[in-house]
Amino acid sequence: MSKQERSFIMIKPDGVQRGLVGEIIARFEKRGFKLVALKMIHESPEFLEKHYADLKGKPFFPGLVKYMSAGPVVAMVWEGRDAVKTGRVMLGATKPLESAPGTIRGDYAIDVGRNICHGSDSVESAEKEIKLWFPEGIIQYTSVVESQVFEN
Ligand code: IDP
Ligand code: MG
Repeated sequence: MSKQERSFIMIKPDGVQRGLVGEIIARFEKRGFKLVALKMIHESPEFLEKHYADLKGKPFFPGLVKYMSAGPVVAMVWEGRDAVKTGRVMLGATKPLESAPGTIRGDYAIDVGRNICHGSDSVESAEKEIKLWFPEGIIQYTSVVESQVFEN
């Protein structure tokens, strides 16, 4: 419930190529979340294997690593109350048939293997992913609108 909960949100290579970077950032900004880290980076297959280590062994794993390492991604950390759960709701369900219109995937993606964005699935995964993608650390600054976004 902390106002400082953080989620690792990433725009995948297809989201970058399709020109959805601004749209996705705008949704998190407008919701009231605070951007505390952001970079564009083209990572190696080995690095993506680490990011998706819990999916090793799945039949789609080699294709997933190829897709994710095919081009640059936009890696971000967004902060705010329930950032992890709300971030997942904003992304939409993994399965395209279940991703509701109004969500990012529900509005812009059709195929599970080209689903535009990633969001941490728990606070623990968020912490791990933030350390993996931002070993240099994240930015600390005071939000001047915090009292307008949160009641307490
Ligand atoms: P999530 O991204 O919604 O957390 P995960 O189950 O963690 O979903 O899977 C990670 C990513 O792997 C998905 O976002 C999607 O890009 C890809 N993926 C998941 N299931 C499949 C599949 O059945 N076929 C192809 N790719 C898949
Ligand atoms: Mg996942």
